[in-house]
Amino acid sequence: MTALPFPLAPEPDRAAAETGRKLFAGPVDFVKGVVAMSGLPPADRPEICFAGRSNVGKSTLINALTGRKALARASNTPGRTQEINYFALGDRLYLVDLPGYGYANAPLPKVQAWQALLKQYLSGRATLRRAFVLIDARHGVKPVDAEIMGLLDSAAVTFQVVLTKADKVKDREREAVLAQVRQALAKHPAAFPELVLTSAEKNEGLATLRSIIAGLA
Ligand SMILES: Nc1nc2c(ncn2[C@@H]2O[C@H](COP(=O)(O)OP(=O)(O)O)[C@@H](O)[C@H]2O)c(=O)[nH]1
Ligand SMILES: [Mg+2]
Repeated sequence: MTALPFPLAPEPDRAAAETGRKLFAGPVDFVKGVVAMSGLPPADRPEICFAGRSNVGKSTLINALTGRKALARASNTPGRTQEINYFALGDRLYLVDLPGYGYANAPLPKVQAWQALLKQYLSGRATLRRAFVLIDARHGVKPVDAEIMGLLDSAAVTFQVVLTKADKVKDREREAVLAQVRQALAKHPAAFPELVLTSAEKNEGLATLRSIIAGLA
């Protein structure tokens, strides 16, 4: 039997789960919102970033991971949505919240400015360890997601898909979406070979994701 490509990441063992729990239970602080490469904080520690279409559940996931109800929302007030938001997990790691993409009515110059900044960020940040690309478990990989994945391929930044809102799909639908995601990822050399299925609502997959991130710190 051939191994399933892009399996779900295994649940962490006790020690790995504890390492992840500890990292996220410690201090988490909003550092700054960045609109240009010149505004990035010094590259003095590893960082990971979260990317995803608007409404995919990015803020909710960041809040659930950190157990802080309004952390990501606080930096997501109108006008700040086009910024790259930096959070510090103690002094170990930066967690970077990229602006949501795929707004239906965003003006073209704004989209282009954002794409340019994103490209510069992804290809120019030596301390970026991994990008987490959030995909709605009901919708699978859309063309805009594939575009971001292509950017990550070009920048040679490893990315890992995190499915969100798992509580909103039934088993059969979930399997169909997983199959679509696996097929889409096969085209992307920078795709990390394991997926994470999460529900912020049901607290599912969060310990797994915390331990994966702690392993990169
Ligand atoms: N049922 C369910 N809803 C979720 C989950 N995560 C996010 N949502 C909802 O999806 C909507 C968009 O979430 P938000 O975090 O603001 O998305 P963002 O635009 O990617 O930051 C909100 O109404 C959330 O309550 C989840 O795991 N389960
Ligand atoms: Mg948000």
